[in-house]
Amino acid sequence: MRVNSWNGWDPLRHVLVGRADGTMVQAPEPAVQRDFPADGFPLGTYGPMPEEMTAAANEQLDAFAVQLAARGVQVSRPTPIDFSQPVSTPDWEHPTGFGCMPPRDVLITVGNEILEATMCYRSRWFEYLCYRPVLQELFEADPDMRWEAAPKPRLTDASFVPGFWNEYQTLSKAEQLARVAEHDLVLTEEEPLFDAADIARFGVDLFVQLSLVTNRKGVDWLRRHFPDHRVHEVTFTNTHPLHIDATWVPLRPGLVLHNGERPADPELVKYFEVNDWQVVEAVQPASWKHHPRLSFCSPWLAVNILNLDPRTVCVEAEEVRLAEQLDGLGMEVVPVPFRAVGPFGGGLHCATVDIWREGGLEDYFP
Ligand code: ABU
Repeated sequence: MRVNSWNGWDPLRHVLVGRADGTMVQAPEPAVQRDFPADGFPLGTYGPMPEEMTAAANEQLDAFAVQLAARGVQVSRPTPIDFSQPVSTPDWEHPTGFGCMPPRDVLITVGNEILEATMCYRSRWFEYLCYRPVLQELFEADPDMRWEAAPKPRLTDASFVPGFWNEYQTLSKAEQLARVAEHDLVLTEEEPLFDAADIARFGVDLFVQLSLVTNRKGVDWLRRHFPDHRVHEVTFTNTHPLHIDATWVPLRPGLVLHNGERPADPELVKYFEVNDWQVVEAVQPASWKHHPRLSFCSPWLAVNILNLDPRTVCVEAEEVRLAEQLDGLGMEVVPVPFRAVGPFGGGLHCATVDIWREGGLEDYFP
C-alpha cells in the first residue's frame, strides 16, 4: 500500500469508498439548513435517513466497491461512528452528526499527502474519525506517507453571517448570483474553512472553488500549505456553489468537462485554452427528478464521475447521454448504478477518495 495521487485521471490503484450507515438529516445549523417537508423533515426537524434508503445506498456503494476490486483496484472503507449523538466542543453543542458519505468532502490526496479538510458544518466536526482507521493503516504501511490535518475550526457564531439563510432565500436569482460573485455568502473570514471537494487537482495546479463551505482564508491556507503548487481561487455562476466536482471535471490531460449551467470565469477558461486544453460542455443530466427524496444535490451529480485511468471513466448507469458524449471523446465508459446514493450527498466522485494513482507530479499549464 502506498499514498500517491496528483490528479483525477492517472491509473487508479487504491481508493476509499464511503458508507451510508447511520446517516442523519442534520439539525439546522449556521452553515446549513435542511428543509424536506414532503419527507417528514421540515425545517427544524432532523433524524436518521429512512432505513430503506440507507440500505439501498449501501447496496450500491458495496456493489461499486466490488466492481472496482474486480478491475484490480484496492478498496478501503471508512468505519462509521454513531452520528445520532450530539456533537459538542467547548464553544457549542449541536444535536446531530451527519454520516461518512461523501468522504471526498473531508479528505484530499496531493502526492504522498492525505489532508483532512477543516469542514464548516458543526454536524461534520467529528467525521474525520471515520477515516482514521484507514489513515493509520496507510501511515503504518507507507513510510513516505504524509498525514496532515488542517487546523480544526472553532465554528463559533463568528464564523457565520447571522441570518444568512433567511435573507438569501428572499433574494432573486440575479441578486444571489451577485452575492456569489462577491463571495458574500454564509461564511465569514474569521478562520480558514474549506471542504476538500472544492479542490480540483491538475498536477501542479490546484483549483479551489469559493463556495458555501470554502472561504478565502481557506484558499489562502491551502496556498501556504502547498507552496510548490499554483493554487487558484475560482468561482462559477451558481446560486448554491458547493464542491467543484459537479462543475469543473478533469477527464485527462488536455480535456476538462464543464457544467455549462454554471458558467466559468472567463479567466479560468482562458487559462485552460491558452495551455491547449479543450473545455467541453457536458450534456444535460438524464433526469431533473434525479433524487426525488431527501436530496440536497442537484441533477448535475451526473458529471460527478470517477476516472479509472485517462481513457476509462465510471459514470452513473442512467446517465446514458453523458456516456455517449464521453464515448465520443474517446473514453471507455463503465456504467455504475448509483442513483440511490445521491440523497446521501454525492455521486461516484464524491463517494470516493483517491489513495493511490500511478504517475507523478506534472505541470499541465507550463
Ligand atoms: N457535492 C456534490 C455537489 C453536487 C452538486 O453540484 O449538486
